[in-house]
Amino acid sequence: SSVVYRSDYKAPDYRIESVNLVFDLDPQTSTVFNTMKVSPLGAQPIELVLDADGLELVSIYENGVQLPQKRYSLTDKSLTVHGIDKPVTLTIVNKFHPLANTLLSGIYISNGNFMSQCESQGFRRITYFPDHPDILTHFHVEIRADKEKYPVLLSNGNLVRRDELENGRHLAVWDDPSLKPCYLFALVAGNFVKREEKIKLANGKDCLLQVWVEPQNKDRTAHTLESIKKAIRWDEQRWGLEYDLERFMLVATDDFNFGAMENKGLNIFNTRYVLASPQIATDLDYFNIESVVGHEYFHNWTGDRVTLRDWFQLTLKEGLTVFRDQEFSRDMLGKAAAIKRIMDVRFLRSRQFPEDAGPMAHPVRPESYREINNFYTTTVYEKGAEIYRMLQTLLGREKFKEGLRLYLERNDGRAATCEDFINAMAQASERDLGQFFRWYGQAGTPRVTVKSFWDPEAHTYTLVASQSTPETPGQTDKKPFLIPLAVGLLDPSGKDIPLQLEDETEPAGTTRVLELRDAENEWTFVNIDAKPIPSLLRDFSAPVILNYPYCRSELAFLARHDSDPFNRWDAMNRLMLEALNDMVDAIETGARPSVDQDLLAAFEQMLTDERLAPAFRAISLTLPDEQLIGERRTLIDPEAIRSAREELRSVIGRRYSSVLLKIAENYQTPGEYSPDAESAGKRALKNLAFSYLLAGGNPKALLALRSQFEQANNLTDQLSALTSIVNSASPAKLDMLVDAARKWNGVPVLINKWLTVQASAIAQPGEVPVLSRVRELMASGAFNIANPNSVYALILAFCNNAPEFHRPDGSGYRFWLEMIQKLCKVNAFIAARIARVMDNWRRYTPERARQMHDALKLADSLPNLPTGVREVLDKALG
Ligand code: DPP
Ligand code: ZN
Repeated sequence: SSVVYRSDYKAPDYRIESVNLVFDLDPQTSTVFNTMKVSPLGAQPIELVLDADGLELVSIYENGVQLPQKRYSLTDKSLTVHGIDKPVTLTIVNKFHPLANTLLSGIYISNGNFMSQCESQGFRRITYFPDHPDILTHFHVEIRADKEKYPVLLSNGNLVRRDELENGRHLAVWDDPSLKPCYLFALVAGNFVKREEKIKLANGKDCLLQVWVEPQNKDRTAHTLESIKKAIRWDEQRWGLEYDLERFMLVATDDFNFGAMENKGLNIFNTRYVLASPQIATDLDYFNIESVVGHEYFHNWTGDRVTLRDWFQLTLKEGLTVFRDQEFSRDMLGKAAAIKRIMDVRFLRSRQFPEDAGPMAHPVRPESYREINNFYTTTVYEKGAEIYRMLQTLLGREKFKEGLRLYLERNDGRAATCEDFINAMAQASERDLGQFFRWYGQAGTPRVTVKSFWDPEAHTYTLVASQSTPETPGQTDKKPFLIPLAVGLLDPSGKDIPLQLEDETEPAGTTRVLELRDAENEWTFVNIDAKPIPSLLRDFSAPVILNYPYCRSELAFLARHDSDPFNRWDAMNRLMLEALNDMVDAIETGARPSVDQDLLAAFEQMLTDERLAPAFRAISLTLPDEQLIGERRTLIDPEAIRSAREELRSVIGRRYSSVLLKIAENYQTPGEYSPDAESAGKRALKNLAFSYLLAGGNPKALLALRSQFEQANNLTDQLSALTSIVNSASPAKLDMLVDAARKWNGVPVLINKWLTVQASAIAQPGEVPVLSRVRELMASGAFNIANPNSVYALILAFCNNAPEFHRPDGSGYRFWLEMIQKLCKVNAFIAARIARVMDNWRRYTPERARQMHDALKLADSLPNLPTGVREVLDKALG
């Protein structure tokens, strides 16, 4: 199958002035009457290529007259109308099949309701249309359906009319006054109830907010509505951006490929990012819902009003909107703001860095793809977000805001490119951003190595930073990036030193953003009376791997004193990583692992520092995940990594049992449940203490957690108790799992958590392999292979349970192959996602790598592989 290149882009030679869609909905076979006004832009007659996927053409008319056969050609993938030489009205009638649509792209059925998903290329599964983001038009939509089964009929824009029809059917007409590409089209028809509120926007206009869910979920929508209001206010206050339609609607569905979708005025959400109540959502769920609601709402400007010229520009909306939602969540956290940056960087390092170092490595703006759905990646999203953050750091908040406003103003109602964005930023800041633009085009994580020199006689301190970026597929010769390197210097008492560079007349602040532009640059600070300890890359000012030869006592010093909370966390994290790395070394050579004393001292210090916010202590005292530990290894042995990590957890649990028990007691959150940041922080610290105690085999903690599981008034505490006990040696786990299944039955978001706890379990010596349990669960009513959340909750969670997935007997790899085979028949997008778990097979111990390679080969030889799956496998095999 063919490769699409960014360089192949051609501007359209026609306009679609408007499209009028009439839907006659039926789950088996629905009919669309699609009327488009088409105007050629030049003097030459045009060939109008309309995309199609799985459609049945019924008839086609031009200006009301049936189009003769010779005027069009039809293939599986397109309908081409020849020789249009003046403005015409085309009417196309076609059919499609919602019930048979298990790809969940186009219009499909979820729990008996009609639902749509068009990004990236789903609209062509609904009707014949130029399915490209640069074709913007006015949509007018009429939906007809059975009134009893589908009382609610929604589409984008404003509701124009509702009416009754014969045979128990009814209709609704929606008109979207904005210009949009078809990937932002949405249609929903079904049995839903709403929570709504009318608010006033900053410009004084009224706006109706609605959250639509299936009837059983009505009481789980208050947090969603609050989140929408917060997002609207924040966008008004922080960026001066207002909403433009009379209503903003959000609909929830259980069956959804993405987390959510920003369709104009009618966002569609996966239920996991909508539904919240103390019984069905954890603190983290509440937090994530607010963030995803924000993300999709913020797309209204960065994505919808200003959309994309082509799919290669995806980061122009996704990276930018992730940056905006990260800033939103940080602002909403108040005093606990620091943990948002830490969470984001932790995710970037354990998910995006490996992608950037593996066979799927691609620039934030890719040059080619076979299946665009494979490029909704952590690189495009999260590394993309870092690009916008770096710009804000380099230009300052004011100039960045000016640049963003200029970009939006200039491109409103247009399909833009990354160049359009950078040009607006360059103009607003009067800076040349040519070198900075390389961040969009060069893949791979840059290494920044810093050396320092203190001159006691001259009282100067010099930092020398160099950069290099490893090769990635198709890119061997990397040019230097412009890297903002935020630094501070700590004096021997741990205080920030006012920073003055040698060519300056006075100090300016205690954090300076140095600009690393060349292969190597240096900076000299003056008036440095004692040897400082550098705090480098503060707030993680660039997505790079920083090398500086810190000794462990310096890391412990930074963990204790750094005024930059991110670096304080990072110092602790590095200490943990180094200690764990030593332990893995020992285990791999058959020696007894010993625990680093500097680490334990720093750990205890932070554990008992009551001045620190509980949320910050909890995140700082959590050990790095197995993935991150593996990243540092030459070859990955998942068993050794888990043993080391569990050994450290158990040592901590035993050594600090009395402090941990005290914390577990002092940080209870009695009274009514509230997901606010402070209470959530307390719960996080308490539950972390419990998990260490349990790892250390503490019997008191076990009893306390059992009663917490039974009596807690919130899911955070219940789930945390269950997870800790399932991962312990306690035989109580079996009863508790049965109990949980009984309590959580019938609520998909809860059943999925129940599946994940088991798929991610840490198997104890003598227990059956986790895979046996996963297979049982797959055969049970709790699992549904057609539902993406279910697949992620059970199958993906198991594949990420590294020591179990990578068991030396190869059982995990055989399971993976079976799943690929099954999923290819149901949902090729989800199959491609599962395929990616084998990406980094070369990084594993030789026997594992060989078996992974064999499994990849077998998968690659399967007949009728979907393009997206083939793309992933071919790249992995290289
Ligand atoms: N729904 C996905 C997102 O918002 C794709 N646009 O990121
Ligand atoms: Zn998005």
